[in-house]
Amino acid sequence: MSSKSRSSAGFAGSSDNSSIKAGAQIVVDTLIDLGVDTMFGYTGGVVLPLFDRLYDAPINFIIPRHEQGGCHMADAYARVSGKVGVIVVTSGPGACNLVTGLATAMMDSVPVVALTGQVRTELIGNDAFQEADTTGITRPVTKYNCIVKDVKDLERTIHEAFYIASTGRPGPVLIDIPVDIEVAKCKTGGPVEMELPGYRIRTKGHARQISMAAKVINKSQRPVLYVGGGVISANAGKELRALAEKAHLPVTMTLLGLGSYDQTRPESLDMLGMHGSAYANYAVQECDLLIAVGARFDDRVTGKIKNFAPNAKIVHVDVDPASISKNVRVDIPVVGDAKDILSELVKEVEYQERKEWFDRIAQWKKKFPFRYDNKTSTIKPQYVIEELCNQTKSGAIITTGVGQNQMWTAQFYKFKTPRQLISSGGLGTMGYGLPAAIGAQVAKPDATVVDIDGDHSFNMTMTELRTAVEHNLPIKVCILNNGYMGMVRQWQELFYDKRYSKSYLSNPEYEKVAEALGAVGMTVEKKSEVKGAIKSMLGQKRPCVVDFKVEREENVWPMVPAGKSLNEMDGLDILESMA
Ligand SMILES: Cc1ncc(C[n+]2csc(CCOP(=O)(O)OP(=O)(O)O)c2C)c(N)n1
Ligand SMILES: [Mg+2]
Repeated sequence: MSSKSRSSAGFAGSSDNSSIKAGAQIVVDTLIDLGVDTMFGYTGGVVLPLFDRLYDAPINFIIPRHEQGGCHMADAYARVSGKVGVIVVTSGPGACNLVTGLATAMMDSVPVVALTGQVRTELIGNDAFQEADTTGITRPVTKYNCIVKDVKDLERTIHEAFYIASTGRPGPVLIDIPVDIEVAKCKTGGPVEMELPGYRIRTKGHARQISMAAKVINKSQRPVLYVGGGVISANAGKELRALAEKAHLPVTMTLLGLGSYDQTRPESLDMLGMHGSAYANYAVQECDLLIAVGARFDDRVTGKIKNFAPNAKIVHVDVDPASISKNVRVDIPVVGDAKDILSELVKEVEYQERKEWFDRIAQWKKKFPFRYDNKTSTIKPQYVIEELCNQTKSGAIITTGVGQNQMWTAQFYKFKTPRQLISSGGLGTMGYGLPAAIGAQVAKPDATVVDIDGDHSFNMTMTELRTAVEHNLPIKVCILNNGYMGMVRQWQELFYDKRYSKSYLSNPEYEKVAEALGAVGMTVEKKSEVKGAIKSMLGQKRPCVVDFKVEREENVWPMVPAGKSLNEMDGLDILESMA
C-alpha cells in the first residue's frame, strides 16, 4: 500500500519538519509528529546521538533497570492506553535484552515500536564491539522488523512501523538504526509515502458472512460467546455487550479477554480453559453454537482439540485471516475489525429466551463456583485477591506474574472493564507483573494499579521497583509468597509423585528489599491482618510492596490436565466438598 500523509497512522503532529536534519533529530521529530509523549529506554554507545536529541525533547522518558523491564513497561503502557508503546535501546546487549519483551508483546498482539541502535553501517558483519544481528534475532518475535541503511528512509520507516504495529492484528515492530544513520543528514518536510506492498488490512466484515452468522445465532438453542483479547484491542467492549444482551448469549472469556465483558453481569461465564470455570467449560462442551471473537483457540483454552466443543457449529470473527481454522475447523469465518463486525451483527440478531440452556448453566454455576477453603488459620492466596477485589470495588488495574498467582487472579478478581487485567497470556513471562504495573501507572497516573505477583516471578525483575520510586509511581505489589514456584510444584504434586525437583528456592525479605529500594515494605503473616494491610497499601502514595506469607501448598482448581478434554476437569470433588 502507499499513502501520502504527515500523520499517516492517524496520529496528530505539530513539530517543524521542513529543514535539513540529522537522523537522530528526524527520529525524535517523527515520534513527536506521531503523537508520542511517553517512551521507555536505556542508553548505550551507538544511541548517544539519539539520546542527545532526546535530552530536551518534550517526551516523558522512563529509564528501566533492564531493557526487558523497559519493553514490558512499553507493552503494558500500550495495553492500558490503547496507544503504541515505544522503547529505545542500544545495540548488542541492549537489543538482546529486548527479546523476551518483544516475544511477550508478539504472543499477546500488543502494539510496541522498538528502536535499536546498531554499529556503523561499514562495521556490520565484522563482529564489531556490541554488534548483534538484531533483525535476525528478533525476526520471529516481531510482526515486522528492518534495518535502515539510508537516512532518507528513516522518517518513512518510522511511520510504517507505527502503522504496522497498530493496525490489523497489532504487534511489535523493531527498527534497527546504525549510528552513522543517526548523524547523517537529509532534507525532510515533504509528504510521507508509506511503501507497504502486500500489507492489506480488512476492517469491514463480509456482509453475507455476517448475515449467515446472525442466522445461526438466531436459530441456536445453546449458544456460547467465546471472547479473547482481540475484542479489547479493537475497543469493541460496548458492541460485545450489545450483542450479548440483544441476542441473549452467555459469554466466556480467555485470560486476555477478561474485562471485555462485565463479570458481575449474569451472562458472564468467567474464564474458560485449563483453569477456567467448570460452568464455562461444560457450556462450551455442550453448546450447539460457539461464537469466537478475537480469540485464537489456544491449547490452554481448547484442551484436547479433537474433543473441543464437539456438538457446535463455529463462527469465528477475527482480524487475522491466518487465525481462521488454524487450530479448530470453523464453519462461518468473518474476517475484519471486531468493533465493526459486532456492530453489524447486532443489527441482525434477535432475542431468544433459551430458558432451558440458561437454567442448565445456572445449575453448573451453583454447583461449581470458584471456591476455596477459608476456614484454615493460614492466609489463602484466593482470600487476598478476593479482599483486594472488594476493597478496590473491582476497579483497579491489575497486573500479574505467571503461575498460580495469575490463575487465582483470573478466578477471584472480578473484572468489569476492558484494559483492566494486564497479564502475559501467550508467552507466560515470569517477571512481567512489576514492570507492567509501572507501564500501566505511567499510562494512567490516577488509577489504582496493583501487581498481584508470585514470589519467584517478582524475583525476576524486582530491581524495577527503583524505577517506580524514581518516577513517583504509586504502584502496589501483592506478593502471594508461597515460597515455591507454585504452579510447577502443583504439576509435580499431581503428575510427578510429589517429587518437588528444583521448584523451591530461598527468597529475600521483601519488606527490606522494598525499603532498600526506596519503597514502602510490609509483611503479613496473620490472616487477621490481611484486610488492614490491603487498606494501608491502597492508601500509600509511594510504591508499596506487601509480602503475604500464604498457604504454601494450595492448588488451583479446577484443572483440565494437559491433553484432556475441557469436561475432564480435576478438582471438582474438592470444590464440592468445600460447599
Ligand atoms: C521466564 C519464565 N521462566 C520459567 C517459567 C516456567 N514457570 C511457569 S510458572 C512457574 C513458577 C512461578 O512461580 P511464582 O512466581 O512463585 O508463582 P506461583 O505459581 O507460586 O504463584 C515457572 C517456573 C515461566 N513461565 N517464565
Ligand atoms: Mg510462588
